[in-house]
Amino acid sequence: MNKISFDLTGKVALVTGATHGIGMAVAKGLAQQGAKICVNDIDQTKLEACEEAYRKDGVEVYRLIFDVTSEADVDRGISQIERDVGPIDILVNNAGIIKRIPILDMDIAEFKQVIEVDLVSPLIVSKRVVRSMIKRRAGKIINMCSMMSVYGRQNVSAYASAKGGLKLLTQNMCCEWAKYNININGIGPGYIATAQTAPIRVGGHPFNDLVMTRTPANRWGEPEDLAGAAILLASEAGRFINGQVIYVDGGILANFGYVQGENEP
Ligand code: NAP
Ligand code: GCO
Repeated sequence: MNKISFDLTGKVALVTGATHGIGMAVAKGLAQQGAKICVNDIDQTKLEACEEAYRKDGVEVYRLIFDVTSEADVDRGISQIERDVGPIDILVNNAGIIKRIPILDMDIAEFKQVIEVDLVSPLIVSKRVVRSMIKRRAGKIINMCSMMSVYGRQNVSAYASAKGGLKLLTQNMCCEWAKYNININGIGPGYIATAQTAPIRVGGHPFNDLVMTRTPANRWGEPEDLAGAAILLASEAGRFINGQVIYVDGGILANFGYVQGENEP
């Protein structure tokens, strides 16, 4: 049997929204396997600041600002990467936002903004990048989904609508592009300790108790917990995985919840 390869040497990876958080952890994981990392963000200051955070882990990155919601900006950015670094072998659609607003209080414009970033932009970036993957009959696309790809919860209707849609968009990309030897999958993180969840995690926020109750691993996830799934989906080892979402959630989706003290050992 041939050796199962997780090696990414010689591969060009683009991770959107990767100046910190989950995107940075995933990018560092891909770099550990040999990939050349391209980091995108919408904020030039954060793009400049992240270089040292990568370098201290031995990762030299190509950094480029573009707004993933803008077709023109994405075309400019991808064209520059293809010129300066090479065709993209691995795309991680990680960039995302969330708004925690009750439906009745949320402006339609606010709803649309979340949909634009979290659902439409993975489509925009994938459509631009996949052109060369189809020509080369090879490529890996990873869409950053969520627990909210399968659950709703109060106040995150726009985010859940986007992430639910992203799960099905991932499946539809698989239906149309797998025949070109392209793997399109998702990662569904559980509750991860990043800037995005800080408002519901720090300062004794009651949501923290819910996460502890719902997560059998009894901890918040760390961004680095997601790197292994990304490496699998980006490598030859994952060559027959397609249209799937791998949930990296400490057991949340397996668990209805538990009551403290009930038959505790
Ligand atoms: P985060 O800290 O908010 O990072 C999101 C990144 O996306 C930031 O770098 C942000 O840039 C970038 N971004 C936002 N809008 C953009 C745009 N228009 N163009 C380019 N970049 C843009 O979030 P995170 O916790 O690391 O989450 C990363 C991804 O995982 C998101 O898709 C999120 O929905 C998903 N996720 C997170 C969790 C969790 O518990 N943290 C769980 C499941 C899924 P700026 O900082 O410059 O605005
Ligand atoms: C929230 C959280 C979640 C996480 C993640 C869970 O307010 O419920 O921010 O949405 O970010 O998506 O998988």
